[in-house]
Amino acid sequence: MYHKFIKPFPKDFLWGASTSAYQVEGAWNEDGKGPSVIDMAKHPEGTSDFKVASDHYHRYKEDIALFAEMGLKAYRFSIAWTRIYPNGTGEINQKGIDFYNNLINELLSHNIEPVVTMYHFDLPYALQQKGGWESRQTIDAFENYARTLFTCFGDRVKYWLTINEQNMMIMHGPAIGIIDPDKENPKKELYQQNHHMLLAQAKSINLCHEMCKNAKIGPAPNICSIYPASSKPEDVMAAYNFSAIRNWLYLDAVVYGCYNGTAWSYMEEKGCTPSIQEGDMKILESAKPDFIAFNYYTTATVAQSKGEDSDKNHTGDQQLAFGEAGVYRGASNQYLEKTQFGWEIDPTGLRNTLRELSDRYRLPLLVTENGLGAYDKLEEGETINDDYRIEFLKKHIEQARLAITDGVNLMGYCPWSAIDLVSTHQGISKRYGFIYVNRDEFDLKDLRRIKKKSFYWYKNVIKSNGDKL
Ligand code: BGP
Repeated sequence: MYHKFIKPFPKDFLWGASTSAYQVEGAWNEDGKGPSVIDMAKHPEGTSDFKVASDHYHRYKEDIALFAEMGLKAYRFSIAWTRIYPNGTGEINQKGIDFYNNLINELLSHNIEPVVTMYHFDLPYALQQKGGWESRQTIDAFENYARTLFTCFGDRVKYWLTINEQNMMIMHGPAIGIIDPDKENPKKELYQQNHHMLLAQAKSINLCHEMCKNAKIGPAPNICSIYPASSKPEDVMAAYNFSAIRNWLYLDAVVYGCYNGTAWSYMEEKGCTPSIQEGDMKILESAKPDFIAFNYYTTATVAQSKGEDSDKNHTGDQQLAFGEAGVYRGASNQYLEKTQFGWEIDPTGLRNTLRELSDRYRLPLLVTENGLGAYDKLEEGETINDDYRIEFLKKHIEQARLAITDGVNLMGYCPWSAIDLVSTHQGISKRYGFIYVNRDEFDLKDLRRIKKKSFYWYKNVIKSNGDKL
């Protein structure tokens, strides 16, 4: 739709930026922190592990001062469950509570709103050893952890995100370390884990509403519009299939408290429906999120499946295998350019995704990740000329504004990432930040912080409330 008048961003728009604990903090075993599944997962060869990361644990004050200089109104970060409960449950580790208290207070002293993810991929390893999300005990452990977070930080944190990218954990479980790739029927177990995560999420939403009257809480999946490869009706249906399995399964459950029909029929077909105990659906129905946060990097395009194994391609969707016999087949989108890492770039797709979400769920929306991973270069005179990143973000912000004009209630935009951090699968060389961290994959150098060109650009964007791109 063309608009004669483009609405401005709302006055209280949350211009932010994001990180996650294991990717930025380092200090992986300091001050009583226990190991998480991420700490124990086998690391891809040639890339750094997360032991030091960006050393934010020791440098958070310096980092937050830079965030404040950039003008951030919000900072989306995650709490490492294993800093609070080294074994997932049991004794609280006071030093972990102290760290996040200090972090939150430091943000507030700079007028930066903390947006807290409760769980970002880093399940306590001790829980994983007891069955992880396959065990209903992990639901109780999460509820207990949530209660501790709301007790300790609920007086100051207004925005809570339950689980980061639950859908990616289920779809790519072995890659994230929540499931053993050699399991006999990983799908069956993954969808059981998914059911348990949905219950844990619902319980924590209810708890938040009970304990923190002024707080708002929502899920944080990775959501994107799914395009059919052509107008062939069978391709359109493949897009519906993939969208139901990738997107709506997770959001219908948290917003409407039910399983999406197409996704359920898919699970029946694959023999992987979860077992649901009496009372479970009531719990799902009882929880009402206040908003939907979501991560957006790119869209995906699919065609009708030929019902063969060759349906599994390696295109489009974050370079991970994608396609399933009889359901959908991944296709590349001829209209989109790709990043250096092969991810399709689709700013208009952000507008499409926002509109789909808004029409489907009628809730406020918050973008909690969006960004460009690239090989940045530190040049003479301490400069990093990341014009490509500016271009990428500019185009996405333009589309976000158009979506607002279309009628979407968008609360804020928190690109990935506030500062360079270790990518989940591709090391520190794949950089996303506004602030450069001087280290290489294996040489930690001095870890000094250097403002990139995009830092100054984003500062201006925020200052002008999105008018000056
Ligand atoms: C999302 C995760 C982030 C981050 C991001 C970029 O899926 O929530 O933690 O890793 O993707 O992905 P990558 O690091 O693989 O480039």
